[in-house]
Amino acid sequence: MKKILFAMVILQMILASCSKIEGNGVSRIELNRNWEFRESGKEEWLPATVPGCVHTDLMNNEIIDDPFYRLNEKGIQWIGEKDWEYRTTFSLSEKKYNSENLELVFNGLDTYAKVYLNEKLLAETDNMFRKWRVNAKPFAKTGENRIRIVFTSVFTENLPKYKNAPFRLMACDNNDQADVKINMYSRKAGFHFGWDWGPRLVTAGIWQSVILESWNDFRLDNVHVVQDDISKELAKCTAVFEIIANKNQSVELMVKNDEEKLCNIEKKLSKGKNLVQVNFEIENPKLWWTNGLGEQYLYNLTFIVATDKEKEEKTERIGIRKLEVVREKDEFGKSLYIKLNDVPVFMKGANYIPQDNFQSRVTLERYEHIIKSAADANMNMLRVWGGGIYESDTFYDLCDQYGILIWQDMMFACGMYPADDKYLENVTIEIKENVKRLRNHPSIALYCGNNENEIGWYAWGWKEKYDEKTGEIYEKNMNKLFRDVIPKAIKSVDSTTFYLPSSPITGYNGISYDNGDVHYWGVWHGKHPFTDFEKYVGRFLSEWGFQSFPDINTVKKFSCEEDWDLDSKVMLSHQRCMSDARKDKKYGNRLIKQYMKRWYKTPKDFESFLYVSHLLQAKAVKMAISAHRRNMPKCMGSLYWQIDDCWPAASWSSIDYFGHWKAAHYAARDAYKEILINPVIKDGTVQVNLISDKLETQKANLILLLVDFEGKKLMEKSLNIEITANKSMVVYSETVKSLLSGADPVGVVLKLQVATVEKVLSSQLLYFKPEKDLVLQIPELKYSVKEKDTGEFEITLTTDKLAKNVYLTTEEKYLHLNDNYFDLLPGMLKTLTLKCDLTLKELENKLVIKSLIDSY
Ligand code: BMA
Repeated sequence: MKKILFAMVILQMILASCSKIEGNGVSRIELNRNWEFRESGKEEWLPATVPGCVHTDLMNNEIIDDPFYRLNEKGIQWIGEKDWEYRTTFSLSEKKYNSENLELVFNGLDTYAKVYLNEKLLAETDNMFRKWRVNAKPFAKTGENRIRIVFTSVFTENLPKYKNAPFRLMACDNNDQADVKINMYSRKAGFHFGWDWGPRLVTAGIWQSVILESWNDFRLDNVHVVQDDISKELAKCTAVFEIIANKNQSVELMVKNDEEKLCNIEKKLSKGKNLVQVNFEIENPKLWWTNGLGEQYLYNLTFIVATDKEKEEKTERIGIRKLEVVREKDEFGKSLYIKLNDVPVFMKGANYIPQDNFQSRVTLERYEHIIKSAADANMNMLRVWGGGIYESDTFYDLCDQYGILIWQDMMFACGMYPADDKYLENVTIEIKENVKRLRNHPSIALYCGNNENEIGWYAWGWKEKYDEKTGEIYEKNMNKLFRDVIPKAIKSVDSTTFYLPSSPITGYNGISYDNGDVHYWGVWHGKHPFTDFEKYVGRFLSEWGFQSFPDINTVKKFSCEEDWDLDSKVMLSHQRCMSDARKDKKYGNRLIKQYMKRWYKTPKDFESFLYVSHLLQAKAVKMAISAHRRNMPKCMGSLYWQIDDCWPAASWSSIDYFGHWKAAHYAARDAYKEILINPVIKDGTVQVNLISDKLETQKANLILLLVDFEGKKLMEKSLNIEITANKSMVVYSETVKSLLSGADPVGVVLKLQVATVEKVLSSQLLYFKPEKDLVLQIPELKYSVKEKDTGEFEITLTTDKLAKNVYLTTEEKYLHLNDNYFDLLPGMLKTLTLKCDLTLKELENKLVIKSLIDSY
């Protein structure tokens, strides 16, 4: 009896769950399995992975080797020139087939594709950034159905456009890395064609999921949550439901905050697309703040459309916040800053590029690692740069969660783009679709038309290459695209978020740095000294940066020992910053070496060079961020180029392809701290600056301690100070001469500390000479390692003499420590924590500890 009852319960459960899927709202089935692929014209079909791309499928089938290894990239350029086919089958029940609507949704096809259902042409696509929803009804059947997708080579499609264009479009040489530049003729990620930090790997394939949707009466396409008026007491919002109805009908609409009903109305839908506005309010809302300023509170709001028969619902995580981009004339020029919940907030962050040439390899863990690393480095903004992709939902979800605002470029970078009607129409749809996908995220701070297209045209000599008439035509086209079509498309779906036509918006056409965002490349591309970061401070530094190499453990993954020379073919191919139309391949490395000479002794070998390159980059990062923050409120943002890498190589990244923090990331963390003590030497005087992002004023102590490299205290001072909220100020000055009072500048360091009775808020070391001139002695570093209950390791270190830039690693494994590359003074005890998969014994045996003196 018990058994029968149990069986009946199970049966009921099965029936209930079936009816839920079949009868209720939209049924969505992922068709990501059983795909096969082949080169067009070839016989054999091979297993394929969706989402994915041809390159990853060829790798999985062992037809090509890892494209990132040594010079493999060069030998696989043929892939982009071929056509490729993908196919799968799926089966349709009678019931599903008989649904009123049967649609296939391709969330991303890269790029030129013909889609066949049962060998009938269902769709033709030409934009990897768009989603393609097609009516499958006419060609579908009950039983087995076949989808076949033919991808035509981008070269076959774009070359005729290139040849027949009324005039030649230009792009940066370092970027689209070929003589015939075709990237801008297609709506495909620019960096696929190579960039000055990435390889040229022209992909094709099904890069996002494929879904079969069937539905009867209506479908809830999306909900836009507009925050009309936000105060501490009340959030007044409108939810705009976009519902596709199959017929005229009445529905019930509901907004719920978890289980609490916020509103409930009846509405008549007409056949076709319906935009229905529903007002709702949240009393005493918990506001969403950026990292460092408060909680990232997210409401789980559910939006429901229902009739007696069908129900559709969507849950969105909404952060209630008031965000303004303030662009107004002021005493300095014209501002560009973020005001969050009525507070002007200095933006601390970096530029973000796609994390892999092959997007399907970017897992949730990798996303979380980068976004969490941004938050851990005290950042509150990332810029999704225009030569990559509109990022995945996961990316923006994590940014909402970690309090990282997004500067969102549209996908155009460093080039000239067409503006014919077909292209503009394609772009309009692309922009609307993507903005609709992004607009509910509290992390979306602003949209920007492109990266460097305007400055390229006006200031990099592109314009001069054309006759006056052609120039006028192009300028009209450019303005139409970025100052008319794109902002209109954005506004039609998101009328509240700020739009900037191009980044940078200053530095050309007579617009001074004091009028908006700046890309400051004087240091690096312009060969200016690091001290020039001080001179070229604008209102918002949306790009600046300095290169380094990845650490030796990363280099080992893409090379073998014979390649470990900066001028080897392999190392040069993993350095894409070149000059003279890509002929001068040693350009990037030469720049690093030239800058290194100004600060450091020449490293003794390859591995030491990599290490010193980290220190050099960290120095640049620290000097720049400090200069920018010190100049607040004139300057209200600093985003360095670039937080991540798409392959293992030399680049401006602070975290390498494998997720390893370089010294620059630790330096950024330090310089972006909410309270920063920042000493600088100006005209023979030490000026101590204090910058606070905190929203409360606080009393503290400033302690100055001068010690020699053996730890002997030469001077100590303590003063009472007040740290004013959200401000940069000078808290102390004294001439170098009086501070040193006769001590030799090559053998002493000034330790500065801001502290309350409870804790140290910020501390910094100031040296009086560049590292190459310091008189360092071999330190005796003593350490012990122990395993904690948590499974983490704790390493404690002491030294008898100054140990400069202590670096802990192992021969084959990078160690993700809570600190690294730090200076250790005698008398200090440094405690480090580490999570890794080594045993205590292995760690003890393998641990390598170096400092600057070991590099020469
Ligand atoms: C910027 C970017 C990128 C480039 C970087 C480094 O201006 O917009 O195009 O990779 O500089 O050169």
